[in-house]
Amino acid sequence: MVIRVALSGAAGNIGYALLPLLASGYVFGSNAVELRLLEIPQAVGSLTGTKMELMDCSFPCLTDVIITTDPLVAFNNADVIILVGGMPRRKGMARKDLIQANTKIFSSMGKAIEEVASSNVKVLVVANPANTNCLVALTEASKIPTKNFCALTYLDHQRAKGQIATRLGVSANSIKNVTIWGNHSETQYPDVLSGGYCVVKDGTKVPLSEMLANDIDWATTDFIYDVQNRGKAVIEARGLSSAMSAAQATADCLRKWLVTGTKTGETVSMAVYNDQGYYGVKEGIVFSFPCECRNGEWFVKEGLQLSDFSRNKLNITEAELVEEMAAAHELIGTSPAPVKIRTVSMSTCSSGLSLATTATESDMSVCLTSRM
Ligand code: NAX
Repeated sequence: MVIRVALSGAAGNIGYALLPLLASGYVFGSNAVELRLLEIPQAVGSLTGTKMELMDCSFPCLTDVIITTDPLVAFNNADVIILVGGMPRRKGMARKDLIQANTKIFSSMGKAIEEVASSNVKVLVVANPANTNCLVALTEASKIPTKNFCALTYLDHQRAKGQIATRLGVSANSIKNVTIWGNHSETQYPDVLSGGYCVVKDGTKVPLSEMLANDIDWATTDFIYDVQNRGKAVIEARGLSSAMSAAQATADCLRKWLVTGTKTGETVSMAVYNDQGYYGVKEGIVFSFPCECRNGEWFVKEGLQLSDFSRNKLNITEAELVEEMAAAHELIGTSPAPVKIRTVSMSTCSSGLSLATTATESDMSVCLTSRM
């Protein structure tokens, strides 16, 4: 069994840091992996060098590396598609221009997915504006279940954990169930108080609302601002945007979603198509929620109690996404009404993968089936 993984924008900064994580087994364990690297023609030269490096790493599970500028070649029967390539925001570019340029790209990506990808394909969108790019792609790929798409807010999730861990003087791994709500943008709401907890030395789970009881001002002001603006801070310090952390978050998101699942009671942040009006958020947008992952599927964890403060923050990021949705629908000529919930009833994908197993950290099975 070979897992066919397509990566757009493979010659970029994130692509370079992500490829070893895909090829080494970090994400897909001991399963054989074939990589299809999609780029624009100008980047093929440098990508050829990256391919040489991949070969020079002698990754035992890497069966083939294909470079192409044609999405129909990259996505043909693909099991996993990671969309990192897009039009970057240039100096002076308004967000609406960014949306316009990327809607065009993601509309053609969605159409190509529809035409040639496995019907069980899982698609992770990284390129910005990630939520709305994801919405455009899933709208155009109308045969693929909407459950098979998500956009990356896992990096924001990790950033929030890192900030809290530093503040409390604990390891980032002991911080659990923080949530990024909404858009992967500065309106996102990083929330540690609604369900977050810290696993202390004896294994007890202490709510972060308790641990930060004397630091609530920070948790509701500077902390939120710092996570929202962490990308900018990295650019200012490094002169380049986040690449290592973005690649790691992409790999970890795929691993949780498709391979290991989340542990019992654990949630991670994923931006997913809101077909159910979860937490009262408008249907038809791709919104980041606390999610559990099982058998290669995400499930929004419901029932967290939101304060008025949190509700207000959700409204702000929701309003931005509704605006983006309207702009994108206008550009691709579709209705802003919610995309109909789409499911398929099958357990075998075109590559012959039939893996609706419950994966654990140790068995590393890959779950590439979709909702029954
Ligand atoms: P780079 O500019 O280094 O790489 C992007 C690559 O995409 C380039 O090699 C370019 O040739 C390629 N590309 C452009 N249009 C393409 C198309 N139509 N088909 C295929 N390839 C195409 O950017 P990088 O730093 O790698 O960032 C990639 C994207 O990730 C950007 O949109 C960026 O804003 C976004 N990010 C998203 C994050 C998230 O958490 N969701 C965080 C990191 C990052 O900012």
